[in-house]
Amino acid sequence: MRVFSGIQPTGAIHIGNYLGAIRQWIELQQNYECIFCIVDLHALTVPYDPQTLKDLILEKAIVYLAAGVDPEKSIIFIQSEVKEHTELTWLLNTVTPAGDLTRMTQYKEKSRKFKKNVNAGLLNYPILMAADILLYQTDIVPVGEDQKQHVELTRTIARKFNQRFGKTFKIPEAKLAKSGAKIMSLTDPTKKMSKTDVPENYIGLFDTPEQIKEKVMKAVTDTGKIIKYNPQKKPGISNLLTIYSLFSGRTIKELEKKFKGKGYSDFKK
Ligand code: ATP
Ligand code: LTN
Repeated sequence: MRVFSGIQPTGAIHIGNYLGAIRQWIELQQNYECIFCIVDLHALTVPYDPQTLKDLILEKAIVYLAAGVDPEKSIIFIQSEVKEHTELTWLLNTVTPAGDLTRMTQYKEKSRKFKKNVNAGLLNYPILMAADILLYQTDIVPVGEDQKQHVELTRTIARKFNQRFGKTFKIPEAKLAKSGAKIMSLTDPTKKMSKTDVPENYIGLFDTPEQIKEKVMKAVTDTGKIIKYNPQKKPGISNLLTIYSLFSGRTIKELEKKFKGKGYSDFKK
């Protein structure tokens, strides 16, 4: 079975990327044929500085290795160095319904966020992602929850292509982490933690311990003061509980018990 996944070299990589995607990769590489890509062409769809992009690509490669992607077991590469990704993108463009693209949540959010740069690449972004995946006859795509919709579209595109031209592509499946598939922003726990947002919203993998402490202490919490997991009613504390649980290896139930009778600031400390 083959695994394919990628991360954009945009901005600072954060614990959402680690808990939602990279942590799954490390496990999967033990038993599957894994291909992990630095998707630099995707990064060109939002404003960027051509000079620093190279450094950001190198930084992502460092993160892959430091987090435990083993180059003896997994393939690591830069998307733009394999021209077939863009070639297949064009062919897939011709079988993708345009209406499906305008319905994508990420497109809607990013075109709102980057009002001055709503380029066609932002719209066609999921087709390049479909090409990444389908090019390698991928079985499994480990991603965070926000990318599930794009993998669904990839399946639709593959089916359409296969119907029209005969069985060509494997139909891939998204794989989400049981816990951590959607780590929320520290400044607005109703939105996902994101690279293209203010630094206070994320805990960067390159943040210093002091920066991390400061961001956690300032993290938005909810009304009331009980340490209880309830993502609907208490999204702030629930997010912090999820993060703490995943990094400590303790269950949320254990943590709730440990902090019974204590307040948010005790918990944050
Ligand atoms: P942006 O928010 O600017 O689009 P990003 O932080 O989502 O950037 P990507 O490179 O798009 O970064 O994502 C890389 C991987 O990390 C993807 O599999 C994505 O689903 C996952 N991921 C991103 N944010 C989170 C999050 N908050 N929680 C869990 N997984 C996440
Ligand atoms: N769109 C993804 C990054 C990405 C990807 C892929 C993930 C590009 N190509 C192929 C999995 C498989 C994102 O995280 N924003």
